[in-house]
Amino acid sequence: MPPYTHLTPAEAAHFLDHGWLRIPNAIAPEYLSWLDTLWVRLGMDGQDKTTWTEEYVKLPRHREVRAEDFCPTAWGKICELVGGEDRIDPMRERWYGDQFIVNFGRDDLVGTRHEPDELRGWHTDNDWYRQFLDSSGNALTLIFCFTDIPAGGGGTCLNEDGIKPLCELFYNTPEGLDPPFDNIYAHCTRGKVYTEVTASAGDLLVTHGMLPHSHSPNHLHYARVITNPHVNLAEPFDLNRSDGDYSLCEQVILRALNRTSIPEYTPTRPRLSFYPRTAYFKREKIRAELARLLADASVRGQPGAVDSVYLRGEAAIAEHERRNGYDKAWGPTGVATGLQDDVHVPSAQRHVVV
Ligand SMILES: O=C(O)CCC(=O)C(=O)O
Ligand SMILES: [Fe+2]
Repeated sequence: MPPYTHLTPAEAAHFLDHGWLRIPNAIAPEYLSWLDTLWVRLGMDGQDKTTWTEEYVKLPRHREVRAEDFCPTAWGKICELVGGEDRIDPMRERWYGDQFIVNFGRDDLVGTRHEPDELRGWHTDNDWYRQFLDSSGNALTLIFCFTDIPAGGGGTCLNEDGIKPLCELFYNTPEGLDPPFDNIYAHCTRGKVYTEVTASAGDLLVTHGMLPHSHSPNHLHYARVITNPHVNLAEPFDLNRSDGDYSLCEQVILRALNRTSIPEYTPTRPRLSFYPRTAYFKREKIRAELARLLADASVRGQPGAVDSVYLRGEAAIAEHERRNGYDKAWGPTGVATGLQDDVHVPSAQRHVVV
């Protein structure tokens, strides 16, 4: 392994062996304050659990900052995991934001427990491109922890030995697969190596894009908050490097397939990328969130205080849409109108939100 500037040898080895890496205190502290408007956005009262009408909620994004500003010390390590900053797409998901995923749990889950093999939410995070073995749109899935996550507190569950069967499936499917991929994670319920995330607020779990994970029940009935952006590369992974200088991300795939190079692998259909299908139902919440944020700011005597890209005019919105793929047309499998990923294809090809 080459010496890395930011990753310690132990961190590089951990990522290779497990497919993930913890980076404590990764979120620059000023961005933890994005939580200040959480309850207004949700339309719930943080102090009154009777207002917590849902178990699990995904919100849209209003604010975003450059990745290196959001997590300055982690950024160098992230770049090294993918083989250098110049491999990262300069536009797509290069800004991280406040698209919170809140796992509240339920009162009746308190005092109960679960085993990882009972979880049913296994997936990897691709809802915006036709996926091949060498696809690098979701090179890394990042789990930024905005709250502490104690054991049993609804941390994301990672299935480490789920990487290998998934890589094998994509190796054997050179025509690629279009998301959603509901039927390709059955092996994850029979895994042997699981890690359920526990964390302190500010921690980051960097996970390989081929590492299956699932949300898990929150037995502590508090608001567990994470965000879940990705690192997108400009070019597909190269699984046949003549100099053998593979990135750690590429090495995870090669190891899973027990290979040192895969010269014969060639996608047999065109690559395709489209509107992220699960962005639809989250972005449909923006109008109501803005109304609540504006009303709240006005009550507090600060009507100009709402910070949202959707209040900054057409040019800012268009830029935000390009950064996140929202300017693209629906893909072959439409868009999801809710958490259950029910398919619905509106006739419009553009998702106009505000
Ligand atoms: O809420 C969680 O723990 C996991 C969320 C997740 O994996 C996702 O949104 O893709
Ligand atoms: Fe995920």
